[in-house]
Parts: sequence; C-alpha cells; structure tokens
Amino acid sequence: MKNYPEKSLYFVLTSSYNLAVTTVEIAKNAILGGIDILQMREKNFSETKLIDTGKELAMLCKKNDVVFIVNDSPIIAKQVNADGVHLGQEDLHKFPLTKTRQILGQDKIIGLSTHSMEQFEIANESDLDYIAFGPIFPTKTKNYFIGTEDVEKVLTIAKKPIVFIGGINFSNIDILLNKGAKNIAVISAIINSANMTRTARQLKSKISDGEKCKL
Ligand code: 3NM
Repeated sequence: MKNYPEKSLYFVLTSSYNLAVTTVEIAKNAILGGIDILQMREKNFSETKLIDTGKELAMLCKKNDVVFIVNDSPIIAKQVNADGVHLGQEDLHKFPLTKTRQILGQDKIIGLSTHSMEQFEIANESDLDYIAFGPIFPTKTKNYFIGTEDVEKVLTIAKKPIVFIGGINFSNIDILLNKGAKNIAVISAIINSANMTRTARQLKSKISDGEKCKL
C-alpha cells in the first residue's frame, strides 16, 4: 500500500495531551469521525508498549481503512506492520532515507517534517511519499511558527502530497483550504475536544467540501 489519499485529515495521536482516555480509545473516537490517516506519536512509551499499542492500532486502522503511520522509527513501523513511518529532521541522522527505504521497502509510506522552505526544497527532491510543512500557526508542541506566507509557493512546487500541521483547528482551517491545501494534520483540535468524533467529522467535512460544513 503506497497510495496517499488525495485529500486527507491526518490525526497525530499523542496520548500525553489527554490522559483521561487511553490511546486506543482516542484512536477509535477519531476513526469514527472519519480521519484518513492516524499517526502514533508516543515519545514516552517503552519499546514494548510502542509495539503492543502499535499492533493494536495497526489492526484497528486496517479494519477501518485508515492509513496507519508510526512516528520516528521505521523499525517499529515494520514490526507492527504499519503502512509507513513519519520522520522528523533529527531522525534522519539515525534513519537516513535510503536506510529507511531499505527497512520498509518500496510499498510503504515515508513522510518527513519540514519547517522552512530550505528543508522543504530538499525534501521535495527526496525519496518521500509525503512532506509535512509547519508549524503553520502557534502550537503548544513547538516554540515557533512559520505562518501561511509560503503555503501557496510550497503547493505550487510540490512534487508529492503536502501535509500542513501546527495549530490548525476548525476556526483557521479555511485559511489553508482556501490557499489550496488538501491534507491537514492536527493533534489538539481533536484530542482536546469534548467530542473528538464530532470535531474530526467537522474537520473532515471542511477538507472534503471546502467551505461547506454539513454539521
Ligand atoms: N509537528 P497541534 S507541529 C507534532 O511543524 C507537530 O512539524 C509539527 O499539534 C511540525 O495540532 C506539531 O495541536 C504539533 O498544533 C501539532
């Protein structure tokens, strides 16, 4: 499987944002809301817990036709039979793209975070299946943001799907959609919502239909 959805709501699952609910429960809520892609981003899990949770999430995603991505490690991604891996810039030291491709093979998805035009332009020429670009808006996870200035430029020169990330929510998603964005990633917009399923559905509806929200 290497098909990246044409339009997608990409949910980055980080259970540390909401300790009241288990990782798998959060995933189920978001899947019910129609997310297209789920990333397991659990930086504080032991390897055993990553593998156990990863296997459970991989099965859940497969059953529901959701693409499952593991953060940081192509080795864990392979062990849990995920659809792919998402790497940060710092992961490239341990897992350069050639090594990552060797581990995962041609059929799996490899995504990379980029935080500037310079990083984006390098990624655009690399063996990647999608590129994340952000943080677009202020977000708790990063201490800076890059704004929307380069969004159109990135979309114009992109040779692969671009996933915008960072501080995106129901109130500001239209700014990106109106600039032509098709793939949007969120953490807190869903995870901090009182009704994760409904929020995911609302975001998904915006991505699918542009300005129109059915709810
Ligand atoms: N990566 P929220 S921004 C995990 O720019 C992550 O690469 C980013 O969370 C990047 O939707 C980010 O709550 C945080 O802002 C996204």
